[in-house]
Amino acid sequence: MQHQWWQGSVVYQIYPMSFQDSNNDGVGDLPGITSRLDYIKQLGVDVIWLNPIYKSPNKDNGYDIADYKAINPLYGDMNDFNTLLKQVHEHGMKLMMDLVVNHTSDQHAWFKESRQSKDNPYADYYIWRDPVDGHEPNNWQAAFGGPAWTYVPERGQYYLHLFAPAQPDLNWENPDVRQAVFDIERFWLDKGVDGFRMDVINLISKQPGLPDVPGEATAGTTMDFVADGPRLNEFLHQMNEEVLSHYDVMTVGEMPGSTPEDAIKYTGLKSEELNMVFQFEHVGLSANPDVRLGKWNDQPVKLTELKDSLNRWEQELDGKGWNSLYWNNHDQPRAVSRFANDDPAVRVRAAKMLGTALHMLQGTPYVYEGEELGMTNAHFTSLSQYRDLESLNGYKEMVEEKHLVSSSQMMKDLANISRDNARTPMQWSTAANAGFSEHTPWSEMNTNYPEINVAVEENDQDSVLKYYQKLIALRHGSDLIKFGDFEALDADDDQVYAYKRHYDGHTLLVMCNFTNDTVTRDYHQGEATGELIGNYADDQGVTLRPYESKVYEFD
Ligand code: TEU
Repeated sequence: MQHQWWQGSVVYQIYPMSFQDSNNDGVGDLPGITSRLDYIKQLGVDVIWLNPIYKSPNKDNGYDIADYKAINPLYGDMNDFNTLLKQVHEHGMKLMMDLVVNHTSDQHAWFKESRQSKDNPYADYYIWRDPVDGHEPNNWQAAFGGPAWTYVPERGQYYLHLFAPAQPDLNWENPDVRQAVFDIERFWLDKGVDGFRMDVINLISKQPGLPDVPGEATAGTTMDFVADGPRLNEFLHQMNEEVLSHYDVMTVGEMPGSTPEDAIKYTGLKSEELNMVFQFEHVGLSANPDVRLGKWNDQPVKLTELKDSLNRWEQELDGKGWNSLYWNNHDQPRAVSRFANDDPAVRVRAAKMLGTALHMLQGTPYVYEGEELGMTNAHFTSLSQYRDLESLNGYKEMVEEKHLVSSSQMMKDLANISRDNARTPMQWSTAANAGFSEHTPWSEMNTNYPEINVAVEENDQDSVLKYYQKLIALRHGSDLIKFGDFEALDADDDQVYAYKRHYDGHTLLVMCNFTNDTVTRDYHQGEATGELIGNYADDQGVTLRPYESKVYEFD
């Protein structure tokens, strides 16, 4: 099969609010991003994915869009966007936008109209239902707490919102809604953007009749129940046929709960829908065993479970679909804190090891801003340090309303898994606020920025940053790394993640020690042509020191 450009690409994710502030109001912005393009280019990535930058009341930091064709004034204006896009292209990179069309903001003109009456032009743009016995139409629960339905007296009806009440779900059954979405896509594609990351796109087709989730519904069980509805394939196919296929673009569908089988259905190399999905399996392994607590938990993931998940996706999609590879994003804690160890004594080694484990897999790797520096969780200790509505609502619901955990336990859970960990500003230098802004930033900084920042790492040949540059260059220069088949090794090994890749008679061997202990593993590396990349200065053969990773090639 002919390979596509996005299969050989590495993507860098930017959370605009936290990347670079240019006008010193404490919030990152588009000119700030433009001013950092040389840095991003230097990293070696091909594509930039921007989290939402559209006009929004920012109840969910831009995932509540009030106008899809306008820029959030906090980030700049359309001229700033045009400049950014032009300069991204001049740097030889591509720009992927975030498309949030499962829901809009309740401040979107469509919803403001829709809520007025049952007979206006936008009346059926959202999912409205009559009360049942004076209550919500079903037992579905919203992702950010409470029921998934909110009552509007003007209509005498409830509207559905799988996320916050400020994020009403669009009614994709209505053909006008689909055309309105396609129109938005064309608007941005005609400007020259190179693709979309589609937010929770597997939630757009709801189960007909909107039946109750069996048993006691939680946000998690509701999501699983609503995902991958009967018309999802049809909607995505229509989008592809009418819009996407007319442009040379890259698309990745964010799909909570999706299995490799689903992924092949929606992104399969012949399906003509999307190019790849963001699956949630490996980041969901840390969920609380008590489903009522959902993601809130302070326990680490077992390496064998993590390997099992990553390996299965590699094997099942091989030749049939294409993986997206990520350790973290704006919704997940920092990779080095979550999957390895952010103790300053081992952090650099551990962050490089994680990068190696991911970047040697088959798929398109995504680097989340600051990951390339080995940025860590924020280690916040007070609720007043949290900004995210999911964190704040979670605390209220789990501690104060449902009494499911103590306050001190919830503080541990938040420190471990909250989205705020990902959203502390980018660490550029040792200057005040890490050079992010001269104004107090909207989110507290991570206090470790004097040690972990771009300026320091650019001058240190052994930094995580320099290592990520090497990893990305290595992938770009190797068809074996980009396209090779995947072979799992020793699935039961709970200390080392090892695997092989095969391509055109060549073999790649990847070994990553996920522990702080020295261990020995013999994969006949002595017969290899040499170590391609490693995170220690010397190679000690079968010995793997704490968090050591090494990659070999065999002819
Ligand atoms: O997230 C989708 C999603 O499934 C969320 O429940 C996510 O898993 C959650 O943050 C985990 O704690 C997307 C966006 O990435 C997220 O930022 C938005 O808040 C959400 O959709 C609603 O648009």
